[in-house]
Formats: sequence, C-alpha cells, structure tokens
Amino acid sequence: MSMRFLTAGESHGPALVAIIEGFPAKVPVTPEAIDRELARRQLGYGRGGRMRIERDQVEILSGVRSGVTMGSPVCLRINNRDWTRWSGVMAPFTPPEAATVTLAAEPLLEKVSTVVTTPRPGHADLSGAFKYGYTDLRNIIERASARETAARVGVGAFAKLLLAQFGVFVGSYVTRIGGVGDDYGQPLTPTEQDQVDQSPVRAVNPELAAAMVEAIEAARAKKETLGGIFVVYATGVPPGLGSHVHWDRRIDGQLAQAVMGIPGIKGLEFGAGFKGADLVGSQMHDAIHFTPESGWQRPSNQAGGIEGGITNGEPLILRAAMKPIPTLYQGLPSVDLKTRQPRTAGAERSDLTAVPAAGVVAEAMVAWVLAVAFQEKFGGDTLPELKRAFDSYREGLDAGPDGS
Ligand code: EPS
Repeated sequence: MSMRFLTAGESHGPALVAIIEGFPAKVPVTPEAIDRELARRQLGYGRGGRMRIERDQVEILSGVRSGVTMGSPVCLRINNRDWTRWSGVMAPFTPPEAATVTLAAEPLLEKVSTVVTTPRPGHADLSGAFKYGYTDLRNIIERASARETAARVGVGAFAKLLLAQFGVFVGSYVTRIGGVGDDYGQPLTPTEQDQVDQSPVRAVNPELAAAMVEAIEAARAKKETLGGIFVVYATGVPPGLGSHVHWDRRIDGQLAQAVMGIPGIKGLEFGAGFKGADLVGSQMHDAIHFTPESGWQRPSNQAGGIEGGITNGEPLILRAAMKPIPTLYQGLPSVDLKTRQPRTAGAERSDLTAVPAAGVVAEAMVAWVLAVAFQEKFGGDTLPELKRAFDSYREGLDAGPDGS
C-alpha cells in the first residue's frame, strides 16, 4: 500500500495534527528541517495579523525515535497559539461563551462574531452551508481556513527529507501578484532559492518584487485583495515516476489533484502549458539527443519534465494561478442566511494576498506526490531498501532504458 496522510484541526482549535502512514523507516529527521518549512509558509508581504501571532513549530507525537523514522505512523502536531482567545468559542461540548472574539495584531479588524450568517462570495461559506446544513458559517469557516495548510507543509517536510536522500529538491517562487510580474519558468539553484525566500514576496527579480509590494499596498488602500501566479520546480527527479498505463497513475494528474487541492488555486499548467496550445508541434516538443559521454539530453523542457504521465528526467516545472483572497475588508454583496435579505458580507481576519505562502504549500504537495511515486517505483519499508532499488535502476538507465 502506498503512503497516505490525513490532517485534522480547525483554524482556532487547539492544534492542527497530521498522521502519515507508510512512511519508510530509517529516514533521518530533524525538527529544524520541519520548522524551517513551517516558517517559510508564514512568509510573504500582505499576510494578515494571524501570522504575527503564530510561530509554527512541530511536535512529533509518534513515528520518529532518536532522529530517524521508525516505519510506524508519524503523528505531528502544530499548536494554534491563537486558540487561547478562542477556547471558549471552539469548545467541543459547550456553546460559545461570547458573541464576539477580540482579535489581536489586526489593525483593520478589532473583533469578529462567533456566529456568522452572511456568506462571503468566493469562500466555502455558502456551498459548505448547503452541503453540511448550517446557518452558522463558523462551522465551515474554521476548517476551510487556509490555516490547515500548515499541517500539509509539516507532512511535505517529511517527503522532502525522503527525496533529499535521492538528490531531489523541490522549490518555488512567485512570478506575478495582482497582474504585476513576468513569466519566468526555470528551476533555481539552492542559492537562488535562498534569495527568493529573503524577498518580501518570494520573487526572483528584486525590481519586480518591489512592484508587487507596491501593488499589495495599493490593494490595501482600496480594501482589495490580490491573487497571483507561482512556479514550483523539482530538480534531480529520475525518469520513470508515474505511468502512462492508467488514468490515475499519470503523475501530472496526481500533481494536479495535489496542487488544485490547495485553497484558492484555480489554474495549473505544466511546462509550456496553455502557451503550448498555440504552438505547432515542431515548436512544442523537446528534441531528444544522446551521446555516450553525456547520456540522454533534452535541449529544451517545454514538457515541464513529464511525458506520457511519466517523469522524463528533466526538471519538473509547474505553474499555478491563485485567485484573490475572498475575504475583503470592503465586504461583498451577499444575503443573510437567516433573514434571506441582502447584506454585505462581513470580514474575517485574512491576508491581502497569500501567493508567496501558497507556493510553499504547493512545494509540500509536489514533494508528497513525488515521494509516494518514489515509494511505488522503488518499494521497500526502509530507506536502505529504497536506495538499493534506486541505485540499481539508475545503473540500468546508464546502460540504456532496457537496462541491457
Ligand atoms: C492562515 C490563517 C488564517 C488566515 C489565512 C491563512 O487565520 P484565521 O483563520 O485566524 O483567519 O490568516 O486564511 C485565509 C486567508 C483563508 O481564506 O482561509 C494561515 O495560517 O495561513
């Protein structure tokens, strides 16, 4: 059975938790490696006050001993510091103690109602209310909040640690916010990736980063929110992950599910993506070269590292579009669920933009899909077993795709 994971937790509950089942034994893990990813998810100019309250840190409850995984379920927990303000509202067995919660660190919003009856257009509020039969939208908001993505990033950190054992690195950067930016789409070096994480919007080009910050400030003044585009890349990916033989084994399909499952993601493309639709075939497809000295070479990578639903040995490149955050301090036209009368949707605490953070969440999900594909291809309950299978596969590739 392949690896799987589940997360649980509400935005203002005591904690987020995740359980990873089937993770191989003997993979070295450090808390710093996980906390580093959690801190990267908290980055980004234009985040809301919640990010000034939280200092996400992992606590490992099971599955890791003396700094290595045990093969047993890994359970991780990330506490919500903000819970101290919400414990009387989120209690499992007693009704909310107060009608409002006073927020901290939020200049634009002092309090929010514990009971919310006017759905915010664009959020899960109305569709979630229809589905789960609530007029108190707090029951939907709490789990729909992108706070849950902290747990995914914790899980992704484990996937990254596994992939690092095989020289696979997953990174990301922002190319556009609010229509400002460019279409850059190359993988980065580790130094370039570190520089990106120093940028206020996690962009490669400092001039464009400054223009994106300006766009965020202009949006703040107008009580607007912004979306944008980010690139996720993976280097060192071996050929042969995924498969052409069945629809649900295609790795581009699996990656699409994983990245589209991040709140706010509305578009996704691999390599040349939508631009490729306008090219003729001879412009689109990456020529194949081989020399005994350099092996297989592809002078271009319009395929984004995937052909036939299988990784082809080139860097994986995908680009995702995130819509503007649907919580607006100006409020959007809506209807009160109780009175069915027109009413402006209220604000919840939110970000002006979360594109830089979404890139980090997408890295985690891409790393997860690659790690699952690794385990499916190379098998094994332990890291040494995986390594033996991987090394023998690589030797075979050097000899030729049929291993002869
Ligand atoms: C987020 C936590 C959330 C928001 C944001 C991201 O905190 P809260 O639930 O207290 O509002 O700051 O979530 C959204 C903008 C959203 O639409 O879900 C986080 O930890 O990233």
